[in-house]
Amino acid sequence: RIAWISARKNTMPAEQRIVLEHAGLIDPDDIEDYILHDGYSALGKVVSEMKPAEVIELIKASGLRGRGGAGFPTGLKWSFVAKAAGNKKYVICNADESEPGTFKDRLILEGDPHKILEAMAIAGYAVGADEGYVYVRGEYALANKRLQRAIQQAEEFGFLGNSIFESKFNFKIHVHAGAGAYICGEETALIESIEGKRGEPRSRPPYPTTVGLWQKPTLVNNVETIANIPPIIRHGADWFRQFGTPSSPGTKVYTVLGHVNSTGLIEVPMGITLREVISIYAKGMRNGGTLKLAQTGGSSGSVIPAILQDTPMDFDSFEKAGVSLGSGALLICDNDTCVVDLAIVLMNFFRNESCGKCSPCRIGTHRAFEILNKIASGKGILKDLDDLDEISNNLYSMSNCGLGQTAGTPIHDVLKYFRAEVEAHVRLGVCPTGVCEMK
Ligand code: L3W
Ligand code: SF4
Repeated sequence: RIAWISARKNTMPAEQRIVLEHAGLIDPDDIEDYILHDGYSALGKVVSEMKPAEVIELIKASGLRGRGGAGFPTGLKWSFVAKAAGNKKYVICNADESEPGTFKDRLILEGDPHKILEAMAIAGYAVGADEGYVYVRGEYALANKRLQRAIQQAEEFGFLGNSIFESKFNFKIHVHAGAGAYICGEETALIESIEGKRGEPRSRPPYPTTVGLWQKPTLVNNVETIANIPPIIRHGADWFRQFGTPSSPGTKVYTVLGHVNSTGLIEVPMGITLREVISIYAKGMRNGGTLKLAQTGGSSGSVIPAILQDTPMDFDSFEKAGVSLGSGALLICDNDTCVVDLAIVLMNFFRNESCGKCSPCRIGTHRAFEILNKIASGKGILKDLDDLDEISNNLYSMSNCGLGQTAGTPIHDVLKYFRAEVEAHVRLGVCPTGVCEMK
C-alpha cells in the first residue's frame, strides 16, 4: 500500500485534500483504520468540550458553503435548524448524486463512509437532532453497503446510538436508498421520498430548516459539504480559511471529464481557474486540441466558454461572470464539439427527469428538446432561436423547483456564447463541427 501511494504521489500534481484526506489511505470497511487517522476525534471534541452553539459559530466562522450547487452558507443553515421550534429534529445527508458526469459524492462515500457518519453526528449535536438519514442514490450499491457496515461498527464502538462518548447525546442513522429518480436529489422531493410518498418537490418556503421530514425541522446537507466538518472541527476555522478565497473558503472536488489527457477526481482550492485545472491536473487537451467550452455541474451547471477559462472558480467570481459552479462536474470539450448536440443531450436528460408537477418544466423541456432536434436536422428557422430563448426564460422564472429553474441554463448559455454556431445550422444548413446530420 505504501509503495502504491508513493508511486501515485510521484505521478499526480499536488492537490489540497480536505474532503478526500483519507481517500486511498484507509480501508473504508475498517473503523479502526479510520480511528487511527483521527477518526471520531472531532465528534469526541464537540460532545465533551463544546456547546452546540459554539459548534455552529465555528462552522459559521469557517465560511463553509454548500457544495451541492447552490453555495448556501452552511453555518447559517445549521443555525436556522437549531433555532427552529420543537424537540424532534432530523439531519439528512443528500447522497442522491445524479447529475450526468458527477461522481464525487460516490467516491467520498465509498472511500470514507465513517467521515460522513461522524459529520452527521456532529451536525445532530449542533442543531439538536437525535436521528439522521443518508439518502443514497439507488445505483450506488457499494456506497450503500459500506455505509451500512460503517453504521454497525460505529454503533459497536459507541460513536452512534445512545450516550455517545458517555454523554447525554444520542444519535442514530438510517440509510435510505433512492430508486433512480434524479428529482429525489431536490431536498423537498427527497424528504417526500423518505416519507414513502412520490418524489415530488414541495413549494418553498417553508424551507426544510423549519418544516422538513415528518414536518419537523430538518438539516439537509450534501455529502461533500458535510465531509468538510470533521477537519474544520479538528483544525479550526482559520486553518480552513487559508484555502480557497475569502468568500468561498476551502476546496472543491471536481469530476474532470472529456477531451483532456487525464480524467478523474481532483480536490483543489476554490478559486483555481479552468485553465489551471486543464493544464496542471488534466495534463492538457487531448490530441493537442483547443478548448471550446466546459460544462460545470452536470446538467444544471453552466456552459463555460473558453473566454472565461481564467475566471477564478469560486461561487462569487462565477456568479459575477454570469455562470455557475454547479455540483462539481467539469466536462471539458474541444473544438470538435457541436453546441446544438450538447444542448440536445442535456435537454434530453431534463425532459426525462422532470417530475411533471408543473407545466413550465413538464412542457418546456420537451418543447426545447424538439426544437433543438429540428435545428440539428437542418429544418430549423430563425424564430426557433427566439422560442428557445423564451422557453429558457420561462423555465427559470416559472418552474417550481431547482430542476426546472436550471433546465434552461444550457440553452441560455449556448445562445449567449455560441449563437453564431446555432444560426449556422439554421441559415446555412451546416453544422460547423460536422456532428449534426443535416439531412
Ligand atoms: C432556510 C432560507 N433555508 C435557502 C436552503 C435551501 C437549500 C439551500 C440552497 O438547489 C442547486 C442548483 C443546482 N431559509 C433559505 C434556506 N435555503 N434559503 O439553502 O437553496 P437554493 O434555493 O439556493 O437551491 P436549491 O434549489 O436547493 C439548487 C443543484 O442544486 N441541482 C442539482 C444538484 C445535484 C447534485 C449532485 O448530483 N451531486 O448536487 C439542481 O438544481 O446546481 O444550484 O438547502 O433549503 N431562507
Ligand atoms: Fe417537477 Fe420540474 Fe416542476 Fe420541479 S420544476 S416540480 S421537476 S415539473
